[in-house]
Amino acid sequence: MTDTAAPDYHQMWSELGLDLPMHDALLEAVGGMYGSTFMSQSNRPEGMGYLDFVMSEVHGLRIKELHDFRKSGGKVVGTYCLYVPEELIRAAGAWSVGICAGAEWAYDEVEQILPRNTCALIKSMMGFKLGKVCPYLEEADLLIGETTCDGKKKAYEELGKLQNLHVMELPQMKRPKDVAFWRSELVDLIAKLEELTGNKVTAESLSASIKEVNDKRRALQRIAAARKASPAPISGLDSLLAVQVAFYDDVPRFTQSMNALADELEKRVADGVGVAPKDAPRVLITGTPMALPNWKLHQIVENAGGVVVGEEMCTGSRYYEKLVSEDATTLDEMLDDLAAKYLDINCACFTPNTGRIDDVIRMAKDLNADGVIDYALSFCGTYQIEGAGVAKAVQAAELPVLRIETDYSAEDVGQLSTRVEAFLEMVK
Ligand code: BJ8
Repeated sequence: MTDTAAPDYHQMWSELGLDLPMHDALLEAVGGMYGSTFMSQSNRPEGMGYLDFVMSEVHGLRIKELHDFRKSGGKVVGTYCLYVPEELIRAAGAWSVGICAGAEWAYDEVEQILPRNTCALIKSMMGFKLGKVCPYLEEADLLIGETTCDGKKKAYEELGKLQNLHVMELPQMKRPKDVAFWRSELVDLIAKLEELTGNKVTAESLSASIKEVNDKRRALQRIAAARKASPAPISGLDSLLAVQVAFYDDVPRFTQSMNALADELEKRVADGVGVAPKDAPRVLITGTPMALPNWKLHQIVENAGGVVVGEEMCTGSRYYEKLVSEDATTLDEMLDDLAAKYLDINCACFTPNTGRIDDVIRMAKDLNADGVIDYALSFCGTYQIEGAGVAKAVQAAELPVLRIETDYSAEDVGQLSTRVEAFLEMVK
């Protein structure tokens, strides 16, 4: 991609049925937020230029790529959860995009369908649809939902009235019979994808997509590993952005750009170059995912002088830490591997979910974190309840912990900043 003046995409957005004035307002708001949040950081790695460009074209060039792909007969599949394997979507010849749901939009309309006390992520998911402002949603030939928390599960019933939607039943325990059941859901998904695309998922196509997606995760692992260094070579905000973009960007191009960024970070580590002073408090954040453009907590922590060195969340380590085995040669074996890998993700919808606590403690030690922030969206019962156990385990590991509950509004930024500042003072 070359850095030239952005063309006018209004014709394309209009073809997609977007509400153009509202969409213009959304783009302006997100563009302004991006500028003030990201471009004001000092000493950013040059490799972030790629993500800056991707973000400047988030509803432009990338949507045009999806649009052209569909015009040539390709299919786009939208997903909302980490458990939906993008490998299968790609193996069927379709493109996978993670739908964002990280900003407040059209809440008045949303609250006519969903209770007010629904988590911000679910409200945003419905708000982008009802407000007709998300071109990714409108480009999606199929959406895939999943039975995770009750709120999402019931909201998909409403979303399914508006768009073609397939729901996968996710078990909520991890016994062998649950893995077998999840594998059967993968088989059903393949049938659905084959019907949509007219393509067969074969051992060759699946093996290639497993490798391709693993490569993407490996690039993100390299970035994560560089964050162990002190001073941290990249901010938490920029690292979070890399994972957020990983859900919808072109896979090989993104992987190549993230490997280039990782090369630069490794050089920075060798040269002792960082984005924050060596003694800046290092924070690990754990909890509910931060969908684009939710940068609120990272911005608060880093504005207060801390540096976020890791995210134990779906927009973080849960996305890239584990790979699918590349040893299988038959479709059956690959499905076994996919079922095992995906059911090994530690979401609070599962019971028990002690693997998440183990991950938090391991990551905090590995990253030399000075403290842990447990982050939950308001009305997310599973993460809020699990937060007590996480906090206890972190304290038992002799690390300070701060529990935060918030949403997407800016109303509590002042109050949260005060709490985070006090926490950072205490951890150093
Ligand atoms: S694997 S975390 S992406 S379900 S915040 S909507 S849980 S009430 S998002 Fe999630 Fe998949 Fe789990 Fe990850 Fe419900 Fe909680 Fe809202 Fe949530």
